[in-house]
Amino acid sequence: MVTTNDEIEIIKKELRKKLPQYPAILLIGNTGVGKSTLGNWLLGHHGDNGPFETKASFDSVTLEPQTALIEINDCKYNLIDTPGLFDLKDDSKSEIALTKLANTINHCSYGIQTIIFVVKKSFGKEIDRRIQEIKGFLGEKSLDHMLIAFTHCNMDQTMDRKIMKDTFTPKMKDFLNRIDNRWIISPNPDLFNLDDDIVYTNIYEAKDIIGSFPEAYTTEMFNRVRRAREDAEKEARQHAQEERMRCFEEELAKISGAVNSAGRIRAKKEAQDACFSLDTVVTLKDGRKIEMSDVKIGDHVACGVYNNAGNKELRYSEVYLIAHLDKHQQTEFLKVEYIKPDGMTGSLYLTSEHHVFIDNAFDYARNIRPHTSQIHVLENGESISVKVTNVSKETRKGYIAIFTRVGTIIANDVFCSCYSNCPPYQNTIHYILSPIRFITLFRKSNYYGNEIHPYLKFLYNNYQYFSGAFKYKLC
Ligand SMILES: Nc1nc2c(ncn2[C@@H]2O[C@H](COP(=O)(O)OP(=O)(O)OP(=O)(O)O)[C@@H](O)[C@H]2O)c(=O)[nH]1
Ligand SMILES: [Mg+2]
Repeated sequence: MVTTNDEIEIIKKELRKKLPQYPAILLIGNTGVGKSTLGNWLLGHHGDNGPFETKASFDSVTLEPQTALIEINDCKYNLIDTPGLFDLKDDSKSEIALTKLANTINHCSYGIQTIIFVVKKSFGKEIDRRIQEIKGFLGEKSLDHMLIAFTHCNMDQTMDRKIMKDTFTPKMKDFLNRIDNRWIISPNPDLFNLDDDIVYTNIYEAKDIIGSFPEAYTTEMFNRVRRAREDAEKEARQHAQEERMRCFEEELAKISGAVNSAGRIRAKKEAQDACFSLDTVVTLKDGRKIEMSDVKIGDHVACGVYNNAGNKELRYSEVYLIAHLDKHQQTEFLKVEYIKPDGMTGSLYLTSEHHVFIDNAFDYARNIRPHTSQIHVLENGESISVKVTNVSKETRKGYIAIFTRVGTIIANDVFCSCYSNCPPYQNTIHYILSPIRFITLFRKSNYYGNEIHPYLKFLYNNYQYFSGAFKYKLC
């Protein structure tokens, strides 16, 4: 539905103000067919000179539902003149009108006595489509409360019902039979006056039909139809989304299939070059500190510090991918040691190709220089810059790499990238990973392999290919 919440609220407010508690008579139909004119005739005014505004115009004249009280056979009803339902030039306008009509109907708490479907006499070709739309929107049962009013009829057709009948197409005849031949002619206001017999006859006939319905069409009925329609729309949306996911997965399968065995070996080696030690500590949103090997998909881990109106606060981000994990493989790490201003020391084990925030930019861990390089560490909830005191090599068992949605992570209090291997262009890598971030919004990753994730493998291989093609050694 197109109408905004604000618009809906305004319509509801208006309707609450205007709708006394009587059953409703709805005037519906295409823009400019003569709904307001018929409303005026029914209210005892000349078609062009009554409470409902009428005008010859290409654009809709009645923009919001208008109501007036009408009495038929000692019963009171709210006569509701609605905006043009179907705009042949612009489907989105029809959707807005349908939304407004839905809101109107929802406020008809005493039910709908009659739906007067106002149509031009020439209306015939599109009857099937319009009736289907009305049935889809209001339900099949609404036809049991429907009255058709023909407009734009000439003098002869208006004066003689038989002449009018002869103009009906077989489809129109079928439809009129389906609604027990409840039809009238709304006289052309340019040809007839209020005191003309034929005006009286048609309006009398309309009122007779309206009064003849034993009970009003209730809004529960409409709500049932609306719920069914909304369910169908929801299913269609779900189906479309599943289809998109399926296509994406097919693409992913093709990509991983395309990775050749040489690529696999290289990717495996690179996997071992691109990670943290299993016992690296991260902070969860609830304040707990856990080892990286215990992190699960969906956990929110500290990934940085942000300034919230002058207060420094830890920022958390969801872990959406375990890029690779091996609990047994002997792996060579760099041990990066640092000292905080208060004299406390700390260290971080990560592979040489991993990206770390060094001297205010992301760079490979292998470029850290003891006594020179500055890294960022967490101190009392703030990120401070500290000097690295030592870098050494150490072989440890197992490795892990985890990806957060923002692409950074605080590991053993050190501000690091989640990425590695490719040149340390954080934003570029983050952008390239958008598809996998997107797909994992809908389907959680369950990848816990020791080889790097197939999508990353594909990226590594292509990166190698392009950097080789340009004979330019990027790393
Ligand atoms: N020729 C002819 N003109 C008519 C007839 N009924 C209404 N009109 C004219 O058609 C124009 C539009 O009529 P409205 O009653 O305002 O139409 P509407 O369906 O309420 O239009 P929107 O509110 O814009 O959807 C006016 O100028 C009317 O005088 C009819 O039966 N024949
Ligand atoms: Mg109107």
